[in-house]
Amino acid sequence: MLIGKSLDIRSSEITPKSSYMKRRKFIAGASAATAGLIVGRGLLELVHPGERVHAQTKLSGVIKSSLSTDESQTPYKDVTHYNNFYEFGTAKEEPAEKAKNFKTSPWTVSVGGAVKKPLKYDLDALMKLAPLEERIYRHRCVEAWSIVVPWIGFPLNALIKQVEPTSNAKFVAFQSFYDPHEMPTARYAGIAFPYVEGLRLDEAIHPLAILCFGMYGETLPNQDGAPVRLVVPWKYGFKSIKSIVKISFVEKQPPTTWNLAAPNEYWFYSNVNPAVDHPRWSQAKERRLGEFFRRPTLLFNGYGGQVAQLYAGMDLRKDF
Ligand SMILES: Nc1nc2c(c(=O)[nH]1)N[C@H]1C(S)=C(S)[C@@H](COP(=O)(O)O)O[C@H]1N2
Ligand SMILES: [Mo]
Repeated sequence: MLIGKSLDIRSSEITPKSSYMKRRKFIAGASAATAGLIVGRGLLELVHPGERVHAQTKLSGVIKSSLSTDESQTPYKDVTHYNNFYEFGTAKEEPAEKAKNFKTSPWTVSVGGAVKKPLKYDLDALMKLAPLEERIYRHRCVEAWSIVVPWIGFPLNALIKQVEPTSNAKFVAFQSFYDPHEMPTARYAGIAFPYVEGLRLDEAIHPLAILCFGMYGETLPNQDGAPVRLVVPWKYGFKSIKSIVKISFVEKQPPTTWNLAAPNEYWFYSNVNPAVDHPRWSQAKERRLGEFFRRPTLLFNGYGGQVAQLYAGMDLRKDF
């Protein structure tokens, strides 16, 4: 179909979300008869000369979550053009460019280790495990910038329940996709790949931790971790591992990429904590992308009411 085909064309991604949403409505609203009169590329050029429509798919039937913040959302343009995804380069603007042709379909996530039912999921099966929810979360990078994102996903615990961890499962280890041919820039990043992360089992089961498939009403753009990533809003952003292919339940605390790279700077827990500075900079404040003045950073990124009990009795300076 003519209109469907037009929408498949990849975006130059230079348009703010709001304006291309309007454009999409316009295109969708054009009647078949009208569309028939204007030929494919011609229609797009008429709407916005020289621009192309992006490739994300709208996610339907998404439930609004009561766990969302009502703070204003960071513009889509910032969230998709200021990224950390070292497999596609270490500069913030690089992933948007270099992940453009990253192939995320077909996609398989294997779940195993200390579980009664090890399973391999293709993406569709994984996405159907639980109802998709929109979770508007604050996200705080260890580099002292932050964003507010309407993620789409469901609690990681829905997956955990299905595979039935055994009593040996104390931690959950996650692994990102890695292919040096598809990610040629990765070799200059100075960290080891595949990117790996981990959570304690009780952290992974916490209802705030989500498996994320989308944002802003649509599937994840490649640079934000398509097709499936973790979002753990009370921890520094590097715990929210992207483009996951493997999840294993393990007895011992698993290795994590940033801890391997710089153990004095990044420990396992990585809970957002304004009182514990990074060895090279303060964590007391942060810059919200799109804002001018820095704002104070909150303990557990403001989610302490929900998660502080997970760390009762722990010394957060030692277990940082
Ligand atoms: N595989 C992988 N996952 C990753 C990273 C990475 O380099 N590789 N960077 C992390 C860091 S440091 C942050 S702040 C977030 C950034 O997510 P965003 O680009 O969608 O904002 O992804 C995290 N997940
Ligand atoms: Mo980060």
